[in-house]
Amino acid sequence: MSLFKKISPRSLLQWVRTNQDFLIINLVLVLKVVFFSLSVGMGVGTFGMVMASAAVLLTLSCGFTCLPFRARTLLLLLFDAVVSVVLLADLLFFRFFHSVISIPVLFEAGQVEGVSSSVVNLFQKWDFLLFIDLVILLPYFIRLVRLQPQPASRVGKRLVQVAAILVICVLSLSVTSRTMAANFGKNAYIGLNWNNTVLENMGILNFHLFDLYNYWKESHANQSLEKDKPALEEWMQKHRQQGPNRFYGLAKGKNLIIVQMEALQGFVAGSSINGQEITPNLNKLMKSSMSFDNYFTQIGEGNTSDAEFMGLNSLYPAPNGSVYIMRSGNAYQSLPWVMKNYGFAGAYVFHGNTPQFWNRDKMYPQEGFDKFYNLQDGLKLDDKLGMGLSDESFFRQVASNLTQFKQPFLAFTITLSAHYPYVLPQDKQGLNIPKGQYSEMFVNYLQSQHYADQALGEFVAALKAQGLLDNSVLVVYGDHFGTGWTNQDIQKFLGLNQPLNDYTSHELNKVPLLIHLPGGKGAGVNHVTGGQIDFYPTMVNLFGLDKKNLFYFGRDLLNESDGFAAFRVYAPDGSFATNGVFYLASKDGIFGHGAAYDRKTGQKADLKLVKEGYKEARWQVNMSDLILDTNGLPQLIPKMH
Ligand code: GP9
Ligand code: MN
Repeated sequence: MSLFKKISPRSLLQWVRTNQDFLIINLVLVLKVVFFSLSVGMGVGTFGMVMASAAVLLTLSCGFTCLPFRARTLLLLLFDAVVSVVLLADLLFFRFFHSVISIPVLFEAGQVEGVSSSVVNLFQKWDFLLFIDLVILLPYFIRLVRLQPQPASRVGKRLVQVAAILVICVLSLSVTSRTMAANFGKNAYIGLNWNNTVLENMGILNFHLFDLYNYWKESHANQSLEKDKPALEEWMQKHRQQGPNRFYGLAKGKNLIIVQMEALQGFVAGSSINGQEITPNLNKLMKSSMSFDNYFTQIGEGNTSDAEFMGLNSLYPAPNGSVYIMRSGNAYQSLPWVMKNYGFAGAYVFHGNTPQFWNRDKMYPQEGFDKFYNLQDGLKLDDKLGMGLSDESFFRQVASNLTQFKQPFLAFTITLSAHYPYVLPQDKQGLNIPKGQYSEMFVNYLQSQHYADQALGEFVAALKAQGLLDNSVLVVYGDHFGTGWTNQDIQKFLGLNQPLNDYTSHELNKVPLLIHLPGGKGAGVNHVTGGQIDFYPTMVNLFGLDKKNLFYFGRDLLNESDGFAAFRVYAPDGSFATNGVFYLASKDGIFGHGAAYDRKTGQKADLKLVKEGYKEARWQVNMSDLILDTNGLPQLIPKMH
């Protein structure tokens, strides 16, 4: 009773006055959380989200109010600065990856240096609002510290106040999380990288706390493959029986030259702008190749490295972060190992950047490459462009190295010049595109693809001149989609009469794949649905390799009729495509909340049609994670390389 007696309007006012630094900082931070939510297109956020964000901020900062006035004000400002930096980092990351930063991604912080030019481009003009309060508040708080008679109240009393704040905050957080669990079930708290239930209902700061907790729990869990091993073995047994073995061994004895093209998205292949072909060399090569027009990129946050990883291993990318960075210590039965087991003389990889980028220097030996040609070893930076060596010089140097290798060899080459933000010097811009037709970013993208294609053309000509084209399988594919342009750009370029929606934008995430055999053997367009995970088994069949000692999730595209491509990160886990349907899983992890589409008509389809595919997609990505988390391949493959 005596406590309530003391809470009079006057005493409350007094409390507000003596704690104005604490209240102002937290109010401003709540507004910043709302700013973040608005900036990433989630609106101002629900009432619950705002309350939960306020609760977590107050919880984290209320302890400061027990300190002497000067120290607490300073710490509160520091708290503001730290939270603002976190929000800015989340915002920039979101603009690039369409998701917020999770713990595994922090392992990749080193990559930021390499993409610093990209990061600069991610800033937008209103971002300064995240820090403007610090500039305004600093002089105000200095005045406050000077004026404040201290101590404002006894330490004991201040501790009671802190305890009261904590009780209120914990109560409000538990109400929000209980409501959320009641609405979404236990799904709400799993797969936070693709599942935005926590993000939308409790805000970005609570998201980080849950993510931290999940990470801690996972790293302390004793995961084992034991329980799932029989199911995986049985599944693989069946999976190996796939197809009538069309084209089996057609490429036996040939070299394999793989070109992974940076940001080569499907829609540029075969298209023109103002009467000029964007990729004339690719288009020409396509005519004498097996080409695939329904081949999806399946990358996660590991971008280029994920495309490499899937092609070489037929496992899925990690739910967040990059396998190349987080699992470079694992044992793999990668394509280079497999090909060398069957008589290849050597396997080489080329990339015109520093070897540390995406941890390639650690990962390539694990994948069985004998040598990595990079800017510190084997390649000369004689023509710098963007992040590293220009594609033209790169291919010139690759071509001259290839003639030195004992055959048959595997050469894996990764281009770089068409990397975001696609800036090329004037003399390398080969397309004539008048200003004002498209956004600058889109024009630059087309120019850089055109440039990369020219370099590819020169490479193919060199291979021909060296006699290698007649003795090799040449594969060209795109690593992933490009980013940074507007929806209007793409709508106009493709002549669509409607803006892209959630589903149609996923349909655009296809990349070209072409497989060129000597003499154009087997050439033609194949419409089967597939993705980068299918590359490995397709090569295994084409080169006539034994599948007995292999474990792979993909399918041999030359012997596949239905097609199946599962997605993650850019579409929630469980999303997949077949020739007939596309299932876009819901971000809350509930099957019934997702949507199925008929890929021929683009219309919504019955969810019954996709239930099995959804289960299969979830199972495959979960099993792939388990294999990677437990370094489990040696248990599934008795005789590794
Ligand atoms: C860097 C390059 C990066 O070496 O491969 O490409 P990204 O993953 O940013 O597309
Ligand atoms: Mn890339």
